[in-house]
Amino acid sequence: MERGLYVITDETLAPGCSHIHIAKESLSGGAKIIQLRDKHRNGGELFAIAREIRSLCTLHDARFIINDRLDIALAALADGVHLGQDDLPLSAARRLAPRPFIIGISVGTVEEAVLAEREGADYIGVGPVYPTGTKTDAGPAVGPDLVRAIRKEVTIPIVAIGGINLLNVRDVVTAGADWIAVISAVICSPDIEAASRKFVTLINS
Ligand code: TZP
Ligand code: MG
Repeated sequence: MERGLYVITDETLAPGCSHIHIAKESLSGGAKIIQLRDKHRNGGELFAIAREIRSLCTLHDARFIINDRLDIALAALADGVHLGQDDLPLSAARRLAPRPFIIGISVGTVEEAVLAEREGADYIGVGPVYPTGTKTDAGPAVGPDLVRAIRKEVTIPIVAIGGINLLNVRDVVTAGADWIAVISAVICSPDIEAASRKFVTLINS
């Protein structure tokens, strides 16, 4: 995993915008990882959506990750799964999904980051970097300083998340994030493709 824009689909934030629409537009704008995140749909619906996003990501040479649902990720031939601290334990997920399948895990402290690397995570999600209204149980903002502190202790890629926008994204990259994960700043924009392109330009500048 190099560096770039990681867009997380969330239909609830942008009424009328489907996961597939969000994926299509952000891939056209240069996103190189798409995460399908849906806490409501049943497995059958999720699988059908995942198959479509799988094809779109392949067309754009992008990675496809699914939030929480390792079963859907394996069945839909996604590249990986993203787990939280309270989800299926990393070691159990790894037994079911050997490399090169990607397992990412959210962390909120340096200690969790070090443990995640030791247990075989392929990347860590660090956040919320800034206050966010998108995930109400995300906890207090940790700031770019936590990204900087974790960067010193782990070698696996850091995906920074939470309240990242076009004004603060450079600070997060400078702190050591490899990937910038965004929900609202991209999908609530009237032009998802253009917003994605702006992020990509800033991340690479
Ligand atoms: N995990 C930590 S913060 C967050 C998640 C899923 C929400 C990020 O959304 P936004 O809109 O980019 O702040
Ligand atoms: Mg989860």
